Amino acid sequence: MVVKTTVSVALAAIALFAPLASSHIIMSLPQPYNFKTDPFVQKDPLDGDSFKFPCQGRGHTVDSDITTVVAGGAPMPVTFTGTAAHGGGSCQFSVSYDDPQAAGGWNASSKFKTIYTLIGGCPASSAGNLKDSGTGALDNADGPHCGNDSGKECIREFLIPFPKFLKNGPAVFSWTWHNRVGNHEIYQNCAPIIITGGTEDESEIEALPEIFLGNLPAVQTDVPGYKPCHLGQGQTVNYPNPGKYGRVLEPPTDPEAIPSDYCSDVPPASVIPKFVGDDSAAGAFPTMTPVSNMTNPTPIGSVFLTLPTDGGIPAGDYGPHPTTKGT
Ligand SMILES: *[C@@H]1O[C@H](CO)[C@@H](O)[C@H](O)[C@H]1NC(C)=O
Ligand SMILES: *[C@@H]1O[C@H](CO)[C@@H](O)[C@H](O)[C@H]1NC(C)=O
Ligand SMILES: CC(=O)N[C@H]1CO[C@H](CO)[C@@H](O)[C@@H]1O
Repeated sequence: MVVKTTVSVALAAIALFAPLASSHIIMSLPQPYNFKTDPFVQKDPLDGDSFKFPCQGRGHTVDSDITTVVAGGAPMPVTFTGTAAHGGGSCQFSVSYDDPQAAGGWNASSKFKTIYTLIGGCPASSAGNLKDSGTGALDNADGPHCGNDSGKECIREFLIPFPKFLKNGPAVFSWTWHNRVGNHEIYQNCAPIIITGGTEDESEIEALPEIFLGNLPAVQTDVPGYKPCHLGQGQTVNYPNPGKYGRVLEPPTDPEAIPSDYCSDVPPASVIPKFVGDDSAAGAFPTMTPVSNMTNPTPIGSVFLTLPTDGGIPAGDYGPHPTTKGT
């Protein structure tokens, strides 16, 4: 068994169920910080203010957070829930060793080292949003699930290989996503993990590229080295530093129109990255073990999502932005 989870004692919480008309995609496994606990993981993109980089400001605040144990050199299943797939896009999976609790909160200097990059098809290959076909773990509207990493118009799941050289111990696993359609946004969910079977050495991790932060609003000024910039409409971003490991699930695309604050370090779509061991073209990929076979996080406490009555939808946005209660 590659992945198992440790669950500390759950606490009862008051359930305030409210159906969500549409809900943004959120990583559900490994289970993010504050998935079901105050101050609640946020489904909206990073806004640089209330929901800052990194991790929407969410970190270890409650012992009932589920920590996922992952083995260096082994793949970890990553799953999502929600309906607002925004036509998919590109995403990066990364690891940080910077203590989320350092200095009493998230450290804006945290380094998120890219272990895997997906160009296109993340977390869906879809024209726009997905149809509401069920209820997710947060009592959210949930789209159909592909059950693999290649279905269309459904939420995909991925097996992300963890490099053998990762340092053992507690770490933070992050999923950052740049949606293809709609507002030009960056999403990030972070989950506590414990890495085993790796090394005691940080040198190879240090050599990995940091994640791409384009679309992070300029209002957040405390991220060292980040020069605010945006991607364009309809763009499947071709990440500037995708790292060695990843796959091209859909060809990158250039923006329909170049925004004035375009992220100029993004390579043109014609330059297709080459990843070590990417056999996407051959259609080959390790057989997925159904996620239901992994030791799934046991639901803890209760669910407490509500929608603001006004929907909290910025003008010109693509789909409603549900907001979690208690944020
Ligand atoms: C914040 O992260 C940076 C980058 O890794 C690190 O150098 C620094 O020590 C961290 N700060 C704290 C208070 O842990
Ligand atoms: C992946 O899932 C989709 C939708 O569930 C299905 O149609 C397709 O056949 C699956 N592909 C593989 C390779 O299993
Ligand atoms: C090891 C294990 O539990 N395998 C099960 C995985 O799930 C399939 C169907 O979902 C079962 O048939 C297996 O027994």
